[in-house]
Parts: sequence; structure tokens; C-alpha cells
Amino acid sequence: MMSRDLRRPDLGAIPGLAATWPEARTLELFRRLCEIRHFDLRVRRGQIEKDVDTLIYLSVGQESVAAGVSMAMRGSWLLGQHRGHSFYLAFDGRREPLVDELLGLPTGCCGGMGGSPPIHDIERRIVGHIGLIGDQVPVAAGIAMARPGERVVSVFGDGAAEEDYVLATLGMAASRKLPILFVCEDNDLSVLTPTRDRREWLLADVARGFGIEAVDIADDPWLVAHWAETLSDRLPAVMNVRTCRGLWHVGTGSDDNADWDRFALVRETLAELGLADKAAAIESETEKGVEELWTSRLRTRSAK
Ligand SMILES: Cc1ncc(C[n+]2csc(CCOP(=O)(O)OP(=O)(O)O)c2C)c(N)n1
Ligand SMILES: [Mg+2]
Repeated sequence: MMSRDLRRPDLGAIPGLAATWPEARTLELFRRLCEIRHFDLRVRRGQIEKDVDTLIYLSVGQESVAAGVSMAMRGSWLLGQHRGHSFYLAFDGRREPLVDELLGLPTGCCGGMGGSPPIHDIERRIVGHIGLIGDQVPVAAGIAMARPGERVVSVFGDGAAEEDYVLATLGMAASRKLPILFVCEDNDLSVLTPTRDRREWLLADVARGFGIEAVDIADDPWLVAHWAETLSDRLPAVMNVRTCRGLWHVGTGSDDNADWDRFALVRETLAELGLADKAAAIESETEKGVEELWTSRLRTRSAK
């Protein structure tokens, strides 16, 4: 099976899954999605308006992966890649040092010098990325070995999945039974190169070859949360999640050619569940909260 054939918004779907969730849990899931989306849209605006002049990588379009995984794994160690605001927020990283970092303030989590890739909040077990794609995966294994009994989430892209040290780490995690949930945010792109021009193998097949349980699914957030929860008791495990990058690789541009619009699909499901009004209220609340945060940090910056 070629990777491209698996790029479908319903890959791995479990019909009726969302309807089995209690309303409060669904609304919490949607709140996390909205926080990520409105945060990154605000970062984008900040760069367009020249308040943000650092290196940024945005998760617009891919929000549901982090939101879904966090429903089961918040509190674990988290090692993400350069496109990491989504996981940082979903794993409850502190907001102010993140905004300050993007605004170039010394109170930022990297002293205002790093931009998106190295954002971290060690007290909350969120470890930053140095910029070499996939290198966070062996580091995640190191943390799992150094901290027996603590779970680790290791996030990487479909491009990074091709690095030898990522694949070697899967083998090691299998041999040592390390409690790591490996999450591949598979947007089918390494910068601008689609997967079909890079490889023919599937990450899930490779993982299974090592004896690791693996799923290959679309980014329906209920489905992502379902598998994160199911696999959290059977680690190590791999989730390859098909998702769509809504903006350019780096910065703020948009090429408007995403295979699907997950956020719109989630809104449709919420409407089917009779939750359209509550969802709309959550969306405007989170948007307002993000705006208030940015206004207050921008005010702090101009006072300096
Ligand atoms: C080891 C290494 N090789 C190459 C690069 C250059 N590079 C930066 S981002 C990127 C693509 C990453 O793709 P993916 O892992 O799928 O993440 P995405 O940007 O799609 O989220 C590449 C090749 C790098 N940073 N590190
Ligand atoms: Mg990619």
C-alpha cells in the first residue's frame, strides 16, 4: 500500500466514536483544539504585523493531533519537533514564557533568542527541540531510561521518520520495552517534498517489524485520543497520524492546498452532536483569551 492511498480524512475511522464520549470531555477536546488554532493564528498575525520577527513554525490545520494525544498523555514527558506550539499548549506549557519567547523578550523560555523550535517548560516536562529533525526521538529514549516508570511522548514529522536514528530508536524502545508513545505528525511533506518522492515504506509497517504496536490513522481528534488512551497501557507504541499542514513550512504564508480541513470537519461533528452553540462559545472564549494574553505581553514589551 502506497502512503498516498492512505491520505484520507476517514483513515481508521471508528463510526459513531464521538457520540460515545461524555459531552464535557468532547468540549474539553474542542477547547484544546481552539486554543492551538487561535494561538497560532495570533502568532501568524504577530509576524505579519511585525511584532514577531523570530523563526516560527505553525500548526494551523494540524491542531487535532496534539489536542487528541494530550487527552490521554498530559503530564508525560514531551519531546516535540520544530512545529511544536500545538503540543506545548496541549500539554499545558506555560503561556507567558511562550509568547515572550516569540516576542523576543528575555522572559521568554529561551531568553527570547530561539523562536519556535526550542520552546520548553522543563518544570512541566516539556523539552525543547534543537533543530535537527528527529534528534528528539533518541533523546526521548534516554529520558525513558533515566526515569523508569515515567511515560514519554516523542513527536516527530514524516520527514524526520526517515532519519536513521529515529528508526534505530524504535528498535531500542522495542528491545527495552520503553514506555514511549511515538507520534508521527504525518502531513505528507518534508519542507515541500511529498512522501511519494521520498520513500515507499510506511512507518507503521516498520514499527510492527520491530514488534511495536502501531496504528496509521487520520487526525480525527476523537480517534487520536482513543488510540492514545488505548496504547498508553501498551507502550512502546507508534501512532502515525495523517494530517494537513494549513500554512507554509515556515512563517506565515498559505498555499491553500490542504487535502482536508479538519477543523471544519470537527465543527460538523459537533453540530451533529447538538453542540454547535457550546462549541461556538468555546471558540470565541479561547480566541478572546489568546488576544488578551498577547495584548498584555505586547504592553509589557512596549513598557520595557
Ligand atoms: C537532520 C536534519 N536534516 C535536515 C534538516 C532540514 N529540515 C528542516 S525541517 C525539514 C523537514 C521536516 O519535515 P517533517 O519532519 O515532516 O516536519 P514538518 O515540518 O512537516 O512538521 C528538514 C528536512 C534538519 N533540520 N535536520
Ligand atoms: Mg512533515
